[in-house]
Amino acid sequence: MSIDSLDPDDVDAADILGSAIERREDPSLLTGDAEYTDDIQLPEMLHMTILRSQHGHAEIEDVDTSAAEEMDGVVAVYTHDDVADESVSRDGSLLIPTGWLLDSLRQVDHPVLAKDRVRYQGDAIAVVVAEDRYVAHDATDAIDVSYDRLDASADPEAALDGEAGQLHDDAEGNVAFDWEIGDEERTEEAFDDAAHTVSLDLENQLLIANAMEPRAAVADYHPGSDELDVFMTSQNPHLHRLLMSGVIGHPEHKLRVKAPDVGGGFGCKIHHYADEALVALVTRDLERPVKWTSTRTEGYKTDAPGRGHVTTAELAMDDDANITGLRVDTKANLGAYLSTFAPAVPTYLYGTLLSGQYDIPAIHASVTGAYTNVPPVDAYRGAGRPEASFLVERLASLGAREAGVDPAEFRQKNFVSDDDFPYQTQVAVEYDSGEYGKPMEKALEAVDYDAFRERQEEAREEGRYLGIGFSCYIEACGLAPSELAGQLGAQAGLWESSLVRFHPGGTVTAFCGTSGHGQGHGTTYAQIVANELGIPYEDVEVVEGDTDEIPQGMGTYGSRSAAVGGSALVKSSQKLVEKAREIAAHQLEADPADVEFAGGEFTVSGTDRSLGIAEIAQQSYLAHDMPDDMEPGLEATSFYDPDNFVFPFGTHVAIVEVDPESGEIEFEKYVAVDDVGNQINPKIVEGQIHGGVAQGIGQALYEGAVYDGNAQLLTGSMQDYAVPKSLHIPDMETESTVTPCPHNPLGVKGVGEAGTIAAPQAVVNAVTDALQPFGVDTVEMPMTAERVWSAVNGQATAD
Ligand code: MCN
Repeated sequence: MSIDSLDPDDVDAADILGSAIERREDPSLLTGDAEYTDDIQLPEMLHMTILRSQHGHAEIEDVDTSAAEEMDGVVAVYTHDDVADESVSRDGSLLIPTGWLLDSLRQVDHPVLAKDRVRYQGDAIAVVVAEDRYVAHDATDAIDVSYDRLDASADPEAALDGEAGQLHDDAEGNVAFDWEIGDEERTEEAFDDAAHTVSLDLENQLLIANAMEPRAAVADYHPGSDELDVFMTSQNPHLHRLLMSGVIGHPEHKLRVKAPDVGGGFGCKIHHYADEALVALVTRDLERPVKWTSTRTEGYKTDAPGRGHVTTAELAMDDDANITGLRVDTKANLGAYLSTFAPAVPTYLYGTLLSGQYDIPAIHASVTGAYTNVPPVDAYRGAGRPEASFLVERLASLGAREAGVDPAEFRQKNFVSDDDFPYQTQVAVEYDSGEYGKPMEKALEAVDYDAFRERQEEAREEGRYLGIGFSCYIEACGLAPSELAGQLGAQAGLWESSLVRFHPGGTVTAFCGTSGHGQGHGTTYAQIVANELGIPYEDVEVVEGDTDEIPQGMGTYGSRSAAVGGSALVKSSQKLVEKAREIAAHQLEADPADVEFAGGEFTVSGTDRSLGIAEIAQQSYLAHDMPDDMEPGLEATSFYDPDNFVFPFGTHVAIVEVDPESGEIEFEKYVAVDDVGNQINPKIVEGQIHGGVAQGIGQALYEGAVYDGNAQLLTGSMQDYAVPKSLHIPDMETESTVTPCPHNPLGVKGVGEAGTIAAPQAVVNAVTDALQPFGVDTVEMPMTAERVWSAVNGQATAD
């Protein structure tokens, strides 16, 4: 089923929230009218390029910049000594947790320009600033660096086993941290008493984020006022302002960070990189505007990648196929330095979601973070949750097989039951609400499960291998609450802030501290505010992504914007309505308690005396007739700090046919049934699911960063790194169930990462189901034809 977009003019105002209206941001994006960072041209602007390490790990013996400096058009060349004390991880580390689970964290310096050692291919060594970008690139090539190569590894296990060199003096054995979660003793007992156990070695491979727009920054320093403007490809301008202020030593109130139109992020634009800080340092030094735009190749080497987990996982079951225990040991690749979120999202959130949709009485997980010679790893779409869901759902399929139970039935019998919500897991989090059976039932119906199994049998007799794979995922998003972030040691809150302003003419601007970069916030936020204020949707404009316009904010990641930003907008709108009610009551000569508000009208109960909210707005600015002591104007600001995460869930099912002769995989069907609570805009929800599933299929079948034994990236371009094209992605059937979130005013749960979290294991489970006649229980991702063929033929793969 595909949802048709609606013209907002055809939707009744009362129905605007929840309608599939078309995205208002698309015309500008599709006609080239959008303004991305690289489109910005400022008078006298200089261009910056960055010389990056060729090697995965090396001592720098010498950097000779003389030839570059002499080139026509080169304005300046900087090396470490020119920016000596700036460190991205030390000075910009406010989000790196230091408490509770991470007492063992070994934080290391990440100089903005390498001092005497480079730790990944792409580590920044020098900066060239020139009158145009071509000269800057040529001059960068003219810099001569002498390296003394060191042992390197991109593999967390090898780095921890001492097979790679030691990366940092302060991190013995390349251990960045080592933490455990759950109850080890109880889990041991569960395994001792188990009737069945299964064990899996899993690799959740390193992925390159591939946002459509490469990272870029334009910085402009105004010496007279000491004000510094930074326009950049950011998912979270306020956080970047905070972190950059620490790194470059510029006061926050004189630092403006603005994200113009941003062409996707998928988590790679959350991290505070050295590169953008360098642009700011250089403009301040030269007192001229400076632009840096990453090339695609540069991005492949430096954009924060995601995943990189190597895991051994075991499941214990009783003789009735009930899950009794889960034991997990993970080595997580953190890259050469700590990124802004890597010690938290891809590992904390991972550990806390290991119960999946299941009632598991005993869980124990240990996670070791490893420094390796790849770029700092961060929160690529879904981080932490895809790794957990992949593990749990791969084990569920294997466990069902071991216990001799159908995989759908195995899942159904182990689901947390509807009566058990809120459900306290054994791994810290409490699921807010859920009805896990419903998406599964819908999905089984959509694939006509019983008939499929018959078809599968018949096909096998004809030498054709069909397989079905289930993925019953759980996701924790709407990142918050701040108190929990504090307990985890994060040096930041996770609230969201908003401002809703009525203009005297009756239109509204809604400001929010999130920063959309493809998710359609301009549309969905306007739907929320129009609904709360009872005014036409067209009368609401949404502003995000600019620290000068929006009081405060925490940005867009962790599928938090609808749940946290949307709720902040509801809160501000409601505050504004309360002020308007008092003005209306005053002018209607009634008690505010007797004035009702509905459909944008304030009415004295039981009468036909009423005033519209737009009229009240006008009156509030005229201020000729206001209640005593009330200030003029009609706007409200609020901070919303949620009580809990939100926990979307769903069931995805893939049906594939595998050719054992060639190893090729073909999709027959992909069904996604997702429960993201109430939906603000079902069309946008569907689009988010489509995009996420495409990325999940990409991970299952095509994508994976490959490094050689010297930590050289072998998949350094789109010719070598297989991003799926539209023809590789099957038509999807998307359906939903609705279990409202009980603790936010919209009843919404996040959707931005759901597809990515759900898809990989649906596909892997389908392929291994197809290959049961060959005794194949596991194929590593990406499941290339060669890997599938090798699994069928019992051969080791070439890699
Ligand atoms: N929405 C809705 N009803 C719900 C939940 C959400 O209508 N119940 C709408 C929201 O209002 C919003 C969109 O769906 O317009 C996504 O909302 P949400 O799930 O809150 O996620 P965020 O807006 O916070 O976006 C972040 C999320 C993440 S973490 C990644 S990574 C990702 C993703 O969004 N990166 C994206 N989707 C992306 N989509 C695009 N085009 N580009 C990216 O870089």
